[in-house]
Amino acid sequence: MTITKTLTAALLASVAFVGQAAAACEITLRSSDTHPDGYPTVEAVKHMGALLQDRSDGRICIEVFHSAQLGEERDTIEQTRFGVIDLNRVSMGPFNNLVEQTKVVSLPFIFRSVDHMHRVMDGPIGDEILAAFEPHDLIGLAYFDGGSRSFYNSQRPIESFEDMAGLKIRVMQSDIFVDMMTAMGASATPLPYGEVYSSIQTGVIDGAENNWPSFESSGHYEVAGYYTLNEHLIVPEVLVMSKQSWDGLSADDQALVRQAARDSVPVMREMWAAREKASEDQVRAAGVQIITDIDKTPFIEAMVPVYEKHVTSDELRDLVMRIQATE
Ligand code: BDP
Repeated sequence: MTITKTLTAALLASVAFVGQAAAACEITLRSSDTHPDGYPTVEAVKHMGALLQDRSDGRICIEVFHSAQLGEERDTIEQTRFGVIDLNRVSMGPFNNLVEQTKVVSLPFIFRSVDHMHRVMDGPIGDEILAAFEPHDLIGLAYFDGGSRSFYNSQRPIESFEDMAGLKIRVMQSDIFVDMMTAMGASATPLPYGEVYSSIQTGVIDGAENNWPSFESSGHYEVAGYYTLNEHLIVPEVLVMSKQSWDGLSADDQALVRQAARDSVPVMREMWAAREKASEDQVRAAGVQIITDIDKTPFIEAMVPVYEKHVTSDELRDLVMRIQATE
């Protein structure tokens, strides 16, 4: 009896608490992510939401819709521009055809390492690129990590540049990546992320390319048993806000949102490092063949025409030079 009473009281209290918390949020920002719950980018935006709620005395909250619940990245970018989605965590790749400056940080081998990428994106170049989103109805808030991307496929181990010939590889929907694959001798298939698993399984494509956490969390490693660590891309990820939603906030609230986004970055980086390791362990344990010994030089050399085709203005040339000159 006592126990039942206590339980009932606790239940009522928690219902009341949930009700209160929900009622207290005057503004709830809806945030999109293609990755599943628990993935570092999803958790980072949740962390940002907790900071924001705390700092706004409960007025501003974030609801994260993970697992592409709001759609595939290209569609959610459009919805964010139109104010249907408030926040969106996306790779820079799908922005390439919209925000020209994002092309520069999506070029193959533009960054020498993830540390180099951090030094560039944490400095003035990163700020310039964030600002470049605004004319496209988006506010760039912060960068997250996407590690480095490598090739995986279901057919055979890629041990040299020549092994790329004839493979059908999925890329993110950006012309740079299509040209990159063609220059590497493979055939590029741009597809939404959510279609990759079944496309490999049914043989529509032979493989794709991604970092350890995505290779693992998407389950692609179950259908693509060869992973070659050639690390051709280090593409930063970005958290953007709809300019419409942004314009609806007071200047003070805008500052709170920007700061909470920035403060989520170190937390994200820590979670990323842990997840990279855990994902690698899981993929290795599943028996995927990992090829580490590969000469990157021919891959790098083959990218000259890709740079020539896509780095077309003085602004982009200057960005490339400044990135390369960053220690
Ligand atoms: C992942 C990115 C995600 C992209 C995905 C892709 O985090 O934003 O959608 O790659 O390949 O690494 O489409």
